[in-house]
Amino acid sequence: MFNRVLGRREQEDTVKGQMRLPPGQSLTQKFPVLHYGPVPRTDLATWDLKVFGAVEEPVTWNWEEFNQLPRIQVTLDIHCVTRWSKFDTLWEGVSLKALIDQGFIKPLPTARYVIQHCEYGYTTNTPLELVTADNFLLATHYDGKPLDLEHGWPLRGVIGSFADRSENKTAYFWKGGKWLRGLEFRADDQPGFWENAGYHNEADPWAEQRFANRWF
Ligand SMILES: Nc1nc2c(c(=O)[nH]1)N[C@H]1C(S)=C(S)[C@@H](COP(=O)(O)O)O[C@H]1N2
Ligand SMILES: [Mo]
Repeated sequence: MFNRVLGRREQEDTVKGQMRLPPGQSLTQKFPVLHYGPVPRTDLATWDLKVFGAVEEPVTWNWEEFNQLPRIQVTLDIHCVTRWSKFDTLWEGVSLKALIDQGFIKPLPTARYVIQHCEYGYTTNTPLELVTADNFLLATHYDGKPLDLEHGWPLRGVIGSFADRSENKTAYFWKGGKWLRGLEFRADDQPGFWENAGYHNEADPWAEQRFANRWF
C-alpha cells in the first residue's frame, strides 16, 4: 500500500532531515541538462585524454587504453548552482586519486590545481585536493549505462557530496566538465569558463558560494 514512488516534496523533506540539502537548493527527480554551446559529436576512434602540465611525464590515453584503467563506482548527491540538487546518483569511471596513488599520473610537488579541459574549449578549475578526493570521478557511466551524449559522453568530471557528508569539501556541479579531453596540472590557479563569467572560484554549495561577490 505504501510502496509507491515518493513525491518530490516528500523526498526533499527526507534529504533535508538528513542534512543533505544545501541552502537554497531544491530536489529534482529529473536530470536537467545544462551547458553552454552545442553538444559535440565525438568519434571514439580519435578520442583521447591528455594529462599534462606539472606532471613528471605527460600521458595520453586513447579510448581503449582509458578503459583499461582501474574503475570504481561512486554514489553522490550533486548540486547545480541553478538550485537543483539530485540525490543518490550512481556513477562509474576512473578515480583520479587512484590514478595518482597507483602511479599512472605523477604530479610534480608544485602541482596545486587541475584544469579540466573539455571539447570546444570549456574549462573549469579545481584545487588538486578537491579532485583527488573520493567524491570526484572521471565518469563514463551514469546509473549503469554509458553517459547520454548531452550529459557528457564519453567522459566527464563529476563532483558531489556523499550522503553521510563524510567528505565535506564539494563544489557545485559546474566543476565537473562534460566531454572531458584534458587534465592540466598547474602550480597556479586559472579561472575557467563560468569562473571567468562571475561565478565563485571555490563554489562550495554548503557555503552557498554561487557568485564572486565583488560583482554584486
Ligand atoms: N563542457 C562543459 N561542461 C559542463 C558545462 C558546460 O557548459 N560545458 N556546464 C556545467 C554545468 S553549469 C553543470 S550544472 C553541469 C550539468 O551537467 P548535466 O547537464 O549532466 O546536468 O555540467 C557542467 N559541465
Ligand atoms: Mo550549472
